[in-house]
Amino acid sequence: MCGGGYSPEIRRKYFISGPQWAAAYRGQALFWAPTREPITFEDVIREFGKIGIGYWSTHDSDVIPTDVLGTDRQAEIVAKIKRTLEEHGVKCSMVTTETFYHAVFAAGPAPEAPEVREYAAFRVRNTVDIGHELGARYAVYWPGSLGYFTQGSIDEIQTLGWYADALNAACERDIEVAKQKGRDTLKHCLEAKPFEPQAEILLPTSDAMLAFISSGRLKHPEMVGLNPEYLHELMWGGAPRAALARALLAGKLWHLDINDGYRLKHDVDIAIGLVNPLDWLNVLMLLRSNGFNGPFNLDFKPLRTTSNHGVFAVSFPNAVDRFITLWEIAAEALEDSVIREATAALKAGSGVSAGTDADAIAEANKELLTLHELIAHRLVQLLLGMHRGRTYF
Ligand code: GCO
Ligand code: MN
Ligand code: MN
Repeated sequence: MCGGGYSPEIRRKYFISGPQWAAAYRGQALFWAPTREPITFEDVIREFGKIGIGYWSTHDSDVIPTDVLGTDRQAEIVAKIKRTLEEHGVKCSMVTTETFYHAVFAAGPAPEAPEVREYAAFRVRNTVDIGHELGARYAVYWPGSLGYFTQGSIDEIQTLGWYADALNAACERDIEVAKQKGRDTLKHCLEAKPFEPQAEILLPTSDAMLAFISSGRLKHPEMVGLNPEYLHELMWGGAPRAALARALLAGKLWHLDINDGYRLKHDVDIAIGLVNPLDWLNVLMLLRSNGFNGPFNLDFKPLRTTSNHGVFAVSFPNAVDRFITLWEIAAEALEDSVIREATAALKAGSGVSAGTDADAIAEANKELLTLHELIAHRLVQLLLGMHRGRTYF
């Protein structure tokens, strides 16, 4: 019954990654009340392998207990992860550092206390090491609690500078390790979220992060790009497609968290296309026509009402298959003769010469502009399969 019912072989052809934390999410509400049993990375990787999710992503502390990070025990766990990935034909695409959950980060990842900042630098450097060990090509940073609850409690400029120091530490470590291992450096991708877990967030949107990347505080701005999340751009009231277009213009769209949800509500992380399939179709048309080739990371949360079995039997296969279906419809829409003709006609203009008469130009364009609405109708036809004769009598 799942989605397009694609085979694992077909699913593996797409650069789709599944996060450890999404599969292992226990269905807790904001006020904590888990509905599912804990599961391990072995469970997640095995099930991803069966479904045909070819890539896996993880936070450092999703798989390595915080108190053994950087120790020999870490090396043992990482070796075990490597074996598990190989066994199930899954690759690690991305690693990310948890700098928002443990109490040490209560005041954020870049607070006043120098020892916390030094510890944060250790954590991101250590994640770079893990990433290279597991063969990842991307590192993601969601700054979480970089912000404040009450005004005046932090100095914004200093905090942003300290946050830049942590990224500088990660990039410098990366340059060192990549050289030692003869690998490319990782792509370091910032992820913005407008609300949660702080009342006021210092880098709330992808645009804010683009400004931060070019602020002059990063030592290696060329190594740092974006991992926008669809829902995070929608949450603040933005148009995700426009936010992604701005990131593409800046050459910084490197990684994408795919999910869905609602404007101006909290981070519900619903599976891709379950709320806004038409908007997603549009987003994928933008990405296809601009040659986006980064990972599509399934950063959604199986619903609280879904069982442990349902996570892998219903949530993930459906999310993957809907992504594939929308991706293929996007290709169809880009080739569609109706949309092509309409777009070409709009671009050709009315044919009158510009001159100085605004009314005359407006009059000449009047009929032509109806094509905007025609394109909208056509896209929905393509989405619902009406162009293939799907009608009801
Ligand atoms: C969230 C974020 C996370 C990040 C993850 C990667 O809303 O909690 O989207 O899921 O994507 O922490 O760094
Ligand atoms: Mn995310
Ligand atoms: Mn989210």
